[in-house]
Amino acid sequence: MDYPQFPKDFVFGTATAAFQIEGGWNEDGKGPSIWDTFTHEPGAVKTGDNAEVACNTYHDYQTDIDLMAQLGLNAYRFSIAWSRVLPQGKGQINTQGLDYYDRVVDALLAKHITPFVTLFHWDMPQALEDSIGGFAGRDCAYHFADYAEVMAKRLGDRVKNWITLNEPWEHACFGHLLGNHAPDHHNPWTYFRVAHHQLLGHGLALQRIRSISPDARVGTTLSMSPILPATNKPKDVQAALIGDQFFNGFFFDAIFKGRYPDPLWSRVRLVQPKVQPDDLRLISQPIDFLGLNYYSREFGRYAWYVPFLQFWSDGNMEFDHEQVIDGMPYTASGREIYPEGLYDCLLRITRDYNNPTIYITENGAAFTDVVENDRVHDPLRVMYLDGYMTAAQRAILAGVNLKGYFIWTLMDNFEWQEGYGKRFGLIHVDHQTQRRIIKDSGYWVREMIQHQTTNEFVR
Ligand code: BGP
Repeated sequence: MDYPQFPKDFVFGTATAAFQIEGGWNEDGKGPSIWDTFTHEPGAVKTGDNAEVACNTYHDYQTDIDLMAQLGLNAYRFSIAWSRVLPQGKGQINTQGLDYYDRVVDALLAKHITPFVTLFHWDMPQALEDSIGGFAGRDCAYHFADYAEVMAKRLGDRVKNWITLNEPWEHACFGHLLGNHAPDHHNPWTYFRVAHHQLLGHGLALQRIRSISPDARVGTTLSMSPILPATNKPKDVQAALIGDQFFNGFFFDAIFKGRYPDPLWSRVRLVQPKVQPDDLRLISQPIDFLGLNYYSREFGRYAWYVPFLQFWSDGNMEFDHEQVIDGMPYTASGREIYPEGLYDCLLRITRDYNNPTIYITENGAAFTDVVENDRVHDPLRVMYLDGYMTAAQRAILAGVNLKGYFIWTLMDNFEWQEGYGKRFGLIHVDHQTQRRIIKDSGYWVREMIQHQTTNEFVR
């Protein structure tokens, strides 16, 4: 079998997020996060599940790290639960929380697995939500930098790769505009504030980490989806352009160009956050790498009335990502399997944003997995990973500065508002017993890593 090939020193990892795996939600001094609150609201999670236990990683991280080693992975992206370390989001430090991450980092290094630490993967401390509306409040960016400092001081001697944010668009949009994520707000006036203040928090945290740990490499993780017009009607083409700026350009232009893109920015005058003179300079300080999360492409379509978007799009647009295209394969979460989209994004970032160092920090898929005789045969996930990794290989050959690939995700986990209903892992988890079974896709990844013939990789 041919496996996708990557250059020497390529980073092969999996990615996880604290809330989705840790459990231990109220143990050893941890404060509640907005996701604890949200998942305890009846009806918020489709399956009625909560993440009080999740994958029990807070108690048994060693099992997961041993499994990573067994799969031959050389890196691991995980996130810190802000309120485990700072129960109120600021002020008093919970040393038991810090000790936990300390142990995780040491256990990874003992297995020669390089940690990539994400500081904010959506689980805002509830105390900061209550006092200032989370990132809707500008002060949150400063509290975030203080938190980054705490983490850099404690882990910076061993952690050299930091990711400030995970997908700021998703947190702002799902959490504050659509309300299908915590903190469950539907507020077009705070959407852009949350987006801007996350980016400001990124800039401030980056400075702070570098001041403490000069050899740290600091980046941030953005999602990108190609946004295509649903038809070639001029109004749909325009809708897709604005949609692209909303999903992608807003964050990429801010980080790499120090500005918010027009025409989107001027159209949202009514709901613009206050941008202070130095903000965009802070946001656009050079990063050491970009983390790219890639899942799928979307389609933009003109609509005469979309309630939550009317403030900023002249009321003239919607996004149609439910659109099913005949003949295309889909994942169990309804995402089209289209590796070319990843290739296109990688080339676009390289072209439009000055050829940054990129890590794919998430890519993966949910499928309906079945355990049969202690095995999980998941040929669709193998096909998925092979397709996307081959697209990544092609992108490198076309000049993209791609240095690593983190598969979403290590093991089946708590998939936000989907509960335990969507399985994305390379490892199957029985959420009653916590028993783990490596899926065929996990074995495929191990083989793929073992079959790297890097000396033959020609750029
Ligand atoms: C990303 C999140 C992950 C995970 C993943 C699942 O946006 O960072 O935490 O939830 O999405 O993908 P999907 O959006 O297809 O459910």
